[in-house]
Amino acid sequence: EHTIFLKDYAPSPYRIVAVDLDFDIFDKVTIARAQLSIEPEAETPPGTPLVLDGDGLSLSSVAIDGAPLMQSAYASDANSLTIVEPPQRRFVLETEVHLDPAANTKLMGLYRSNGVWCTQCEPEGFRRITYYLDRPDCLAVFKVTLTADAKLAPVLLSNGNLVRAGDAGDGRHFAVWQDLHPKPAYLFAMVAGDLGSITDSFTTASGKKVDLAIYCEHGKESQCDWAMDSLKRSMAWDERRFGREYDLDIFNIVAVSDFNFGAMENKGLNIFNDRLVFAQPESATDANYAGIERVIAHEYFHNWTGNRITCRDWFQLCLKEGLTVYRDQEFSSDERSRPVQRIHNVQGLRSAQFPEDSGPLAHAPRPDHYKEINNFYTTTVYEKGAEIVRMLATLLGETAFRKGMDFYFERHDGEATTIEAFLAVFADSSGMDLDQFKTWYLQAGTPQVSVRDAYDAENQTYTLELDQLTAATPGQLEKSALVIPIRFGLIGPNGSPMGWSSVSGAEVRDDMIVLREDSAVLRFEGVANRPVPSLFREFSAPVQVHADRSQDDLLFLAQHDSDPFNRWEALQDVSSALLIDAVDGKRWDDKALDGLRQAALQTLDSDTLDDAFKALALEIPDASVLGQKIGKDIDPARIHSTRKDFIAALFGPVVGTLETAYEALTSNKPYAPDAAQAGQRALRNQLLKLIVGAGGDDALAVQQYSEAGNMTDRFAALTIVGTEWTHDAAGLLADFHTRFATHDPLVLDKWLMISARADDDGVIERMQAILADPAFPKNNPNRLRSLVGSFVLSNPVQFTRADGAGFRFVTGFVADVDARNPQVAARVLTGFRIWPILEPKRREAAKAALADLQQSASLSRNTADILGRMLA
Ligand code: B3K
Ligand code: ZN
Repeated sequence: EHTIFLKDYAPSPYRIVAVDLDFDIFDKVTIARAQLSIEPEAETPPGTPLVLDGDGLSLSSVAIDGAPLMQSAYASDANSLTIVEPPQRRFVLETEVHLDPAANTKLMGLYRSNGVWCTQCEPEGFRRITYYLDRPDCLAVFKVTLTADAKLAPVLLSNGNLVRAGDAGDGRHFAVWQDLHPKPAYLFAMVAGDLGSITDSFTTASGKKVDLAIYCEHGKESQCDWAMDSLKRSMAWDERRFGREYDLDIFNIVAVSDFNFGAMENKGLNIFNDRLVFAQPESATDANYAGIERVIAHEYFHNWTGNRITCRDWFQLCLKEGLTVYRDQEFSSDERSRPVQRIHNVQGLRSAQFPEDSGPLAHAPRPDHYKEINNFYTTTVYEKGAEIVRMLATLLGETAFRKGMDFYFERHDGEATTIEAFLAVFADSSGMDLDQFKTWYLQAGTPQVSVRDAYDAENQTYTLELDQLTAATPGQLEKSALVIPIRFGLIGPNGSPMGWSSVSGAEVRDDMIVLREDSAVLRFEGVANRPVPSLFREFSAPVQVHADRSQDDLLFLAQHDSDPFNRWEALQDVSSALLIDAVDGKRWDDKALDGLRQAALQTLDSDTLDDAFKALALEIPDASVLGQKIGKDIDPARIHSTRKDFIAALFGPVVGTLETAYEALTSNKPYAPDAAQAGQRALRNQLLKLIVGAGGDDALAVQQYSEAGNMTDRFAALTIVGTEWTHDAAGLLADFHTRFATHDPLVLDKWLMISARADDDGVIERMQAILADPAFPKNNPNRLRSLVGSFVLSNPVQFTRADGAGFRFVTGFVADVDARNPQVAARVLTGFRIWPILEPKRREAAKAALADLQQSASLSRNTADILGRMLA
């Protein structure tokens, strides 16, 4: 298999200056004609062949400057077009290819979704449309002409501004779009179809009016309002927070129903998976609303971090993704509650990125080789990438970070650049040496930080001993020390912050320790009493902390820490410690449980904490997060049942109190998706989950399901009943299917998700029946992921069944889907990444299923790459 290495990067000997594309769209075929204005780079030796990328193309004609090429002047196959001896001056290469978008089930390049012609080009889809230098450092201006039947495709869209449109005869019409911002081909997009729309406008800080539109399937227009509202808030926020204005006269969004990813930031024409556009209270949950807001913002923010400044090569993916995730996280924090956002993000990091980073698929945020770039759109590149930017902001401070960002936009606007260039702007603008910091981008694995402390009352000295260690990861056995910013405080016996007269042993700036060595011993002098340390406030670095702290200290932090993140964290740590001991056979004692229960009730009772925070504070750590912490020989069934017993023991004695609190939160205000209302629902639904978990009776959940006035409450109740698989579950799921899911595919997804998550041995058979139904849309990524993706990620007990049935179900599914959509198949397969930490019986069963899959005749490069690394 072919591996691509970062060290082999070389600029192209030819450059494409301008692109003129012409799409003649017919029901059965689309004819794509490209006129590429090309010139050799100054250093290119005469006679250097020009090699263009293709993928599954068949060439109908090729000409240079209007003259058809002789057979001997070029070579072509499905995957490349070589011009043997191109002119040594600017010339126009003209090609024509015939495409069959309806047959494109990979959903890369030009395809049809629900009758609509649309494109997805990142990372390497453009080469499935026309022969091209399909690499992100090849920037060109685009002019695009679309011609199609006026009834089949009244809407014709591409990047940039509409320059001309009109009748093309024969019932056909055309539109010409021009994008004068040079861009790489991965940002190209076109859409043609019969679509409805909503429109609005936004006036930028400098007074330019931008026309906004969201296009969708007819009849869904009213479900686009929240997305539009989110877009306008994103545009205003980027001006306020980063001084970034939008640069075109038009910003279009199109919602399509078949899409491999969440959404795509094509210049001026974002294309979205419709699940991240449509929202109405009856069918979307608060989490869906928040997700739409975040992704609309994310794609919009890419206009500066990704489009105006793009990546030199795909190894630099994190340059645009990590940075843009950081920006969308900041947006959500400013629009909602900062601590609550932070906790959500850290939960996501721990449940997805940490397992990736400690398993067979671990890779650096900036990898140095790959076989299939599509497999590197990972939580490490995205979420760990965002954590790295966050640490940079923490180390520099708000003002210097903003100054560096301004400098980044100034210095690199219009370029395709690198992580090195990104770090250099901060080093140059602040004077800070970032050489060691760069290691975060190059090194895989979650650093483990151990903490020990001691207090010497006589000398009023407090010592804090810190060690960092990153375990070996595949292909990277040696690790070096990272720069770890530790935001912290010392808390005195009465709960207020404590000072010190001097400190030595490591760099300490205000409320931050900067750990640079493998280990450090900090000595704080002049500390009047034994302090309780609060470390990694706001989760200031993406590390696993090992600190052997007493339950008393943790409960003290839960009550007194001025940092809400660490208050939350302290409660999680208390539960985790008790749970992990119990899984190990050392059952909790009553005193410990009493203390935790009291702290939980105190949190619930507080008048200062908001509801969304309380909901999170009452959360019992997830089975997969616990498994990750245990780290080896895990038995997910045992973790799951221990966790259930724990919830019953912890909350059983106070079910009445929880019920009273639950009732008190009942509201009959009309639904609004704002943070305050969503927080109230989150707390009420958390209580419902604990009540059912503690008492075992699902009556209250069934009642909430029936009476719910919005999907958030209905789905929460269904989730509780459906995942616990209480005796009402099958009936409730059937009811949900008939009443809500049959006419709305996005609600069907909710039904599929819960169908996959049942804590019941019949779940695999039921999923097989769902997939075997001829009416099941087996090429739609959302449907497939809702069922099988949820099973793999959210039903660890059944997925990792000791008899191997869960593993074989998933590998069978992967083999089947791989032939049609390799990206979906490969993504689902990554769920196996936990297999090495399972107990031996499950581990063997997983390995056998993977090995069987590897025997399958023809796997895609995507799936073969994941499988190869999984079994290495
Ligand atoms: N940049 C796109 C990625 C889509 C490519 C998937 N293979 C989505 C985003 O991160 O904004
Ligand atoms: Zn992105």
